[in-house]
Amino acid sequence: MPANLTLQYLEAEEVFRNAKTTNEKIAALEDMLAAIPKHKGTEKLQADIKRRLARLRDESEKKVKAGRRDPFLVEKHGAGQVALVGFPNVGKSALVDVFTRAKVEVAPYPFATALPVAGMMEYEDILIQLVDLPPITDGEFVPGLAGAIRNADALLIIIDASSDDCLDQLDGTCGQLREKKILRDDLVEGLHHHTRDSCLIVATKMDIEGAEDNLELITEFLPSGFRLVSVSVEIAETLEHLRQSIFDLLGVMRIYSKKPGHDPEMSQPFVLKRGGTVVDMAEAVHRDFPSKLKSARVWGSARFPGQAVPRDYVLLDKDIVELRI
Ligand SMILES: Nc1nc2c(ncn2[C@@H]2O[C@H](COP(=O)(O)OP(=O)(O)O)[C@@H](O)[C@H]2O)c(=O)[nH]1
Ligand SMILES: [Mg+2]
Repeated sequence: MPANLTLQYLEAEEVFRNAKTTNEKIAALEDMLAAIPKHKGTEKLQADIKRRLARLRDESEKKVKAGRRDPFLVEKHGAGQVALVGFPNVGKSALVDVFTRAKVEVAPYPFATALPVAGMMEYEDILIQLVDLPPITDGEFVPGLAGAIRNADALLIIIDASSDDCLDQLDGTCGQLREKKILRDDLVEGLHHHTRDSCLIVATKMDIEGAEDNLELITEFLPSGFRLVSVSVEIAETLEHLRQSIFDLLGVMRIYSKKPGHDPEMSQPFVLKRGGTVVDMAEAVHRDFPSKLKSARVWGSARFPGQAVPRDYVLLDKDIVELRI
């Protein structure tokens, strides 16, 4: 046993020993890998954890292929997957209901949502997947919930601004996510988790009396660096504002391709990570394109329409790109 193992590591190891499902074991090993001090003395142990991780991920993939799917893992569609998390009755299902055609249950009693329900939300010319989840409470997560939250590209942390418990909901939800290592302060390479950058706090039911006052409190006690949006399913402008915020949260951009001598293909944008370059676009069009790429022209962000740009030119949302190979 190498020296200097941190308490955090030993805790993760304990979680691993008690883990029952493959997904729980994977999550625990990931935590062990994140917590292990990185020096010569732990190299063998690090390699051992990585080997076990690889084997378990393999196993989990085979199970998926064999049709033994985890009902909590929602297959991704569209420009990104955004999961709604929060306490019971805060208005998660109501939002998925107004934004998508998914059949969700909106009900004034807790635990109406037992399994994830996914629907597609239109944002201009793309679709974003929203996933309604069973509630988080102060107690235990239902099995599978942690994996579903981790797996999403971004999170909406929903709190009910009309409730006097709104600050407890915020604390409770963020606290649970942190405790389960689903939410961390910083990105850890190789791990699946969220940071403040992939989270948006959404205060709901703003049409109800008292919500405005509570919103001031929420703003005051907002954990630092987190973004906050307020909404009511009854007020159309707030919904449109939230729709825009969800797109911004995903950190993606739409790029349209144009074949030389043709009009641009405006109906089917490529969706790339914001900050992506001409090479990233080429890669998205075809795996072989980056190596074959001779020149590129850009309409939109370029100084003039159809300007020739270098391979490392950083594209912006709604750019049109012509790739010559
Ligand atoms: N007045 C008002 N009621 C809402 C709003 N959003 C949700 N509700 C109500 O709050 C209750 C719980 O909503 P629901 O979406 O089922 O909560 P969930 O448990 O978080 O999915 C239901 O009775 C909804 O009709 C809102 O913006 N305004
Ligand atoms: Mg619900």
